[in-house]
Formats: sequence, structure tokens, C-alpha cells
Amino acid sequence: MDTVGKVIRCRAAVAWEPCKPLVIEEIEVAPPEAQEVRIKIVATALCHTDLYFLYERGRREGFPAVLGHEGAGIVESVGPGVTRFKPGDKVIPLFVSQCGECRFCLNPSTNQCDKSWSSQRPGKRYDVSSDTTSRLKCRGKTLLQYLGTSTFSEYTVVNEVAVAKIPDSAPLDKVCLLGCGVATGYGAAINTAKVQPGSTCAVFGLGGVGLATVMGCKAAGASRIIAVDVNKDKFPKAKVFGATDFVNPKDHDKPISQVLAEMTNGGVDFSFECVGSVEVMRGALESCIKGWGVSVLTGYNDSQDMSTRCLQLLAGRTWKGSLFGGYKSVESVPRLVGEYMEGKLQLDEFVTHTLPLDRINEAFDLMINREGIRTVLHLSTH
Ligand code: CXF
Ligand code: ZN
Repeated sequence: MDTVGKVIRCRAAVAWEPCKPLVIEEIEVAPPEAQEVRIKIVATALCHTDLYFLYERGRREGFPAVLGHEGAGIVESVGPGVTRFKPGDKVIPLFVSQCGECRFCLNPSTNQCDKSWSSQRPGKRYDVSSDTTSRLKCRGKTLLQYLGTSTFSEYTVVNEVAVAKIPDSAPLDKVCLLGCGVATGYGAAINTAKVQPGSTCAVFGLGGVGLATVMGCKAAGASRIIAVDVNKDKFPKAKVFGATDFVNPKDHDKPISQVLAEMTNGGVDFSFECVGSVEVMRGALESCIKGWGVSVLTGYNDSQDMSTRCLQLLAGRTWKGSLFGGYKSVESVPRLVGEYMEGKLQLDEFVTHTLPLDRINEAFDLMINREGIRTVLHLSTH
């Protein structure tokens, strides 16, 4: 390959500053260094965390950056010491790593790998990469690699501990969704909550993560799955993934926890917050039944504190969080791709829009206007 060892010039959507549209630029992507993999991104979806990062008011650090963390592509070249990947391999870049060696990887109960880009950059905000490890540049400036992935670029460079190898037959424009949203929601139900057969669940927020959570609750055998959203247009789609009941909090004068308690003889066994709102997190917790109810949050909000009354927990409820659905990423993503290929896991139903990279700002507008579920950007035809 004539690009191996050379800087690649390619197109990327650059976030130069907060709250401004992305700009399609020609950027320079350096060759991979030791233990790194350079990936040609073929497809990437947008996730609400990309939007949150770009638009959170007052955020001053972390720019310029290349956002995007729900992508899939093909290995272009590998750096020294990389043995698990070769050019031509289909891969999914991961924002949660799995080195396989640290004490967190060795513990079967967590996916919080210590070699994750986030843990290796002390003092840095969780959602930006250090400029010393970015391989991307534009107009002489280093572009920060958002979540260590930067999939809104035709090429990116990722550490090999954050890359999952997937089968050659996998359609990249669908399995890219396993890079964040679908794995996050599905795993929140199956791994983090450990939803039990015959149980009652409530899922708050019916975006991509919420719908994947509904799908996970169904796969785990829940007999009742209550979908909660302030937009009733989301309900038909939730039904496709297995929701059995629908509640619009706007239709009720009383708190949602009281509405759900009345529907379920005291509260649900499992609840999930898939919005990123601290009010919804509290509502979801308080909708669980006392004694054994488990509430899992998947939504992200780093600017507000959560709160509840102590008695909620003293009464036996458990409040948990789930990052990337609790999946140990490198080993689990290929398995999830396999489940999709065998028809056991739905992905196509999440994709409501497809666009080329240069229309990425329209894809952001769709998220802002809460239209559709996932937009997949096609970056390359080969
Ligand atoms: C987020 C979760 C919180 C940290 C940054 C990544 N997940 C994906 O969108
Ligand atoms: Zn995401």
C-alpha cells in the first residue's frame, strides 16, 4: 500500500469551536505509532454525546477536535508491535478499551480498563484527548481526538487496545452502531441491570440508547416493558423493539414515579434512564419498587449533580450506572456483530437517515430537532 508510513491527507469534519457548525477540512493523519492502528472509516453514526460535547455552553477546552465515536472501518496500516491487526481487517474503534492485562480487565465484573485513553490522560477532561497523543492535524493545529476515536474523519488512528476486529462479511454501515448506542443500551439491560425473565421494566427516553435498552429487556425475557417519553411519536418504534406499554409524563399531573407505581403494584423491577437529565435519573430511580428495584443510568451529564432522598436507597433500591453497557469492549463487540449477523439483534431499525460526510451538520440538526433515531454517514465507497 502506498500510504503506509506516510501522512495521509483526507477529509474530516472539524469542530473548531463550541456551538458552531463543523467544517469539512482537509486534514493530515500521521502514521500509526507503536501499538496503534490507522483506520479508514467507512461509516459513522452520530450519538447525542457528540452533540452534548459540541453544544455544552461555556465549554472552552477540547477544541479544535474531531468528534465521532460510533464508527466502523478498515485497517489501512498498523504501527510497530501490533500483531492482532493487519491492513484490510474490518474493525470498530472503541471509546472503552480492553487491554486484557490491567486489574480491571482481569476482573470479570467490570469493563473499566485502566489503559483507556481517559485514564491515561490525568487532569484531562473525560471527553477530550491529550494533544500529545492525537495523530490528526489541520492548518498546523493539532486536532484533539474526541473519546480517543474521532470517527468523523476519513482516516483516524486508535490504540490497538481500543479496536475490535469484526468479520469481513459485516456491513459497516450497520455494525457501526455497536460502537456506542446499541451496545450501551442493550448491555445496560443485560449486563448491568441483569434483567430477569418475567420482570417489569421501565425505559425513560426512546432515542437510540433507550430503544436498544428496550431490545435488551426483551432479550432478557422481561414480560412488561414500559416505554416512557414526552414525545408520543417515539412509541411505534419502541413497540418494534418490544415495548408493551407507553407512558407520556405530559399526560399526567402526578409525578411519573406515582404513575408507574399505580400501573405496577408498587413500582417496576428495573428502570433505565436514557436521556442524560438529572431529573429523569431521579424519576427513574423513584419509579423502582422498594426492596429490590434496580435503576440504571446510561445518560451523560457532567454539569449537574444527581439527587434523591436517602430513604429511596435505604428502602432497598439500587442505583447503578452503565458505561458501554458494561461490555468488555474488544471481546464483546465481535460477539454482538455475530448476534446481528444471525438475526438475533436488530440494528437496521435504528437507522432512520443516511447522509454523506459533507452533510454532517444536517445530521446534527436532525438530533437537535429530535428527528429520527440514528443518522449514518457514509465516508467511503470502498
Ligand atoms: C459517553 C458516556 C459518558 C462518557 C463519554 C462517552 N458515552 C457515549 O456516548
Ligand atoms: Zn455515544
